[in-house]
Amino acid sequence: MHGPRGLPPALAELDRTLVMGILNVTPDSFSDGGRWPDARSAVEQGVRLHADGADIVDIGGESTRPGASRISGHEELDRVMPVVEGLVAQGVPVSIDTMRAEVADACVTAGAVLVNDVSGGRADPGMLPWLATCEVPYVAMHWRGPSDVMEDLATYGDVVTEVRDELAARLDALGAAGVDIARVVLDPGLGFAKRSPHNWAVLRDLDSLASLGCPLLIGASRKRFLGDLLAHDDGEPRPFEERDAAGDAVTALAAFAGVWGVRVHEVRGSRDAVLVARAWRETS
Ligand code: PMM
Repeated sequence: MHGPRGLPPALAELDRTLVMGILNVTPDSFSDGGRWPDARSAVEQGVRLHADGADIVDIGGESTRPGASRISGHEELDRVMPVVEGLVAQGVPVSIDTMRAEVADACVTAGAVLVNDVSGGRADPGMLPWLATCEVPYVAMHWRGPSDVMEDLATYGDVVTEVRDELAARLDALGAAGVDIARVVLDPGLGFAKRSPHNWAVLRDLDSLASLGCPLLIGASRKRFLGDLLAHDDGEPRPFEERDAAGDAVTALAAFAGVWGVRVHEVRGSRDAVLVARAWRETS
């Protein structure tokens, strides 16, 4: 369960799976969009997530829900900067969920300790060259294309092998750009160009992704494949606000499998789940 190089000591020295709390300052994210309409309420929520047990709070200013279209870098900066600054001022470790080097750079300068890029550096040609100029840890997620087209890209022969190979290609690109691979975390990108069976196949074989040698981050929280699993008798997916117990179960199993981090909306259950997984691993 080793972490990426470059984290602050308090996060680098954890002896359990890290819990990343989600703070989307967007009007349209699928689960928490519009819930924190101004910087003050967003900062309060970030402080609450930290108090509830989030080791780090992941701030996102651009929705990646299926079908979402892109916003400008300027708009993204306007949304995230006051929240990053407000949480850093209160001593809360923050990561920035962005596909843009410009946004990552401004947030790291303001004190963000990790960059979480759902495109793995594919959306912005400036991301990898920028990363090579600094020391910040970086999450490279598996991504096949922007949210407005990703549903059409969910075609696989063997999803586990293809996700692993496509992440390996991102590692090659990062290395070629001069980025220290020891700073990189990999994420299979559950729900991104993946239907329910694809997500379960990836979760079932986390060892295959771990064989790439990087720490892993898993983001299952409230996603559609959990809603499908828990569907009502009429086939309607369980609403997202009723998916947290299933998310906690994913956290327990992923932590037991040895992942470095989980990215979740509701922190307490996941925090408990990683403690259960740690105790279970210690005695097995
Ligand atoms: N999922 C979302 C956004 N950012 N980042 C990583 N690393 N992994 C994910 O699975 C991920 C992500 C979409 O979910 P949200 O709208 O609830 O944030």
